[in-house]
Amino acid sequence: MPPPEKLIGIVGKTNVGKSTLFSAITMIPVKISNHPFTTIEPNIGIGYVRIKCAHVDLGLPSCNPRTGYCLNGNRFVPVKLIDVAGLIPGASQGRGLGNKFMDDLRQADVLIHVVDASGSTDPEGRPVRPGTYDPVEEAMVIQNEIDEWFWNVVKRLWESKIQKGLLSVTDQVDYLARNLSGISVTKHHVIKALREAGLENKNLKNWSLDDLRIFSKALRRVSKPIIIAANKADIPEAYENIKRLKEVFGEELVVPVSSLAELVLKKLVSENAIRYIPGDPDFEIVDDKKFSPRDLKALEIIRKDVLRKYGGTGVQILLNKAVFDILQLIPVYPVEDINKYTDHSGNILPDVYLVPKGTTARELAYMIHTELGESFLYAVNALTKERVGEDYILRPGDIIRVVAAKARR
Ligand SMILES: Nc1nc2c(ncn2[C@@H]2O[C@H](COP(=O)(O)OP(=O)(O)O)[C@@H](O)[C@H]2O)c(=O)[nH]1
Ligand SMILES: [Mg+2]
Repeated sequence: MPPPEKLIGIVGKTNVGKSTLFSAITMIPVKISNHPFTTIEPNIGIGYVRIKCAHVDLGLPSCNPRTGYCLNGNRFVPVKLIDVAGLIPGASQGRGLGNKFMDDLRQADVLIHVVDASGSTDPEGRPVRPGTYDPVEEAMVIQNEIDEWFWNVVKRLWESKIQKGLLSVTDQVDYLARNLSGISVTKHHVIKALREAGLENKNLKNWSLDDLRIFSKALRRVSKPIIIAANKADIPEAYENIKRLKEVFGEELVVPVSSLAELVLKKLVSENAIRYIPGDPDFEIVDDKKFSPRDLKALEIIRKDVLRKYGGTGVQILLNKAVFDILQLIPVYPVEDINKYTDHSGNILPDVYLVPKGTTARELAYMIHTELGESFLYAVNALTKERVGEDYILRPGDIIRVVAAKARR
């Protein structure tokens, strides 16, 4: 079984730029033969986190990705995204597309919350003059909506059985995890939330409503952490708002983003008009003559108001943060030949697995193939050529060969 696939949900109210961000993320600026579809379903697509490819430090000229792509030593590794239906205040009570929204949201492991940092959309998503609406307020309203939805689910569950004292203390955790699995809550999440809420030693049937509220909030934070995309950063009014968003939600949880700039740049790359690698702090014009004076001016604005100001469009930083900092995944490269760093057919570094921090060599073996896990003997660290045992904890960038009694067919 390949590594457990995580799903990144894009949420936010209407007209903040969710679909623009989704397009910008899922668009591939180069032709790649091995992954022609970037959109799986209308609102489900593939984006790519960017890492430095291991082939660079190995002194190899290139690699052969089976999925994703590699550009100038930058490896782009696929991750799955869902563009959640637009959220309006009251959605947790079923207002607007409330139910559709909750349905999309259930499956997500981390949420990118797109906020109109320029303040140019009102609470219902109608366009207004930039600076009119407060994005801090917007972010609070939406996150509150998500917490409310969680609260409703948790409360219903508590009232149905736990409150009546029908379960033993240990069964309570299992019961919660089992019945919340539909919203991607695991036992690990429940335990962590109990600890964060300081409630791990209190029998659930003795909880007050306040206890339950605190737990519900902690569970939401743990099982669906939220990172804010402060979008429309290209509009000057966004600058001060982004500072305030960071003050309120934390520096590391707010990323200034211009989805529109990223989309424009990627389109121009696909037309061979500019050179730009997603995540780069600048681009290069291939041929001036391909642009009208007006387009050249627009490009200069992107350079001045986005790239120079924020160090990039922010889209790549956002995705990398969601995957590496928030979901705490690490990249590892399974190979079969530890000298050539290839699979059995000679492909160099064909795969990058994004695995949870703390994954062991044996768990990796299971992800590659069940049989490899079952008959695991040892693994070899291809960089050091050292053998490691089943309990070896993988490190970011490890290149690993698994040796098993039963060879893969
Ligand atoms: N200036 C600016 N406009 C943007 C940006 N992202 C989206 N927009 C515009 O905002 C409007 C709504 O975008 P859309 O992606 O449809 O929003 P959604 O309803 O959240 O999916 C469109 O007119 C976009 O062109 C951005 O980064 N900067
Ligand atoms: Mg949309």
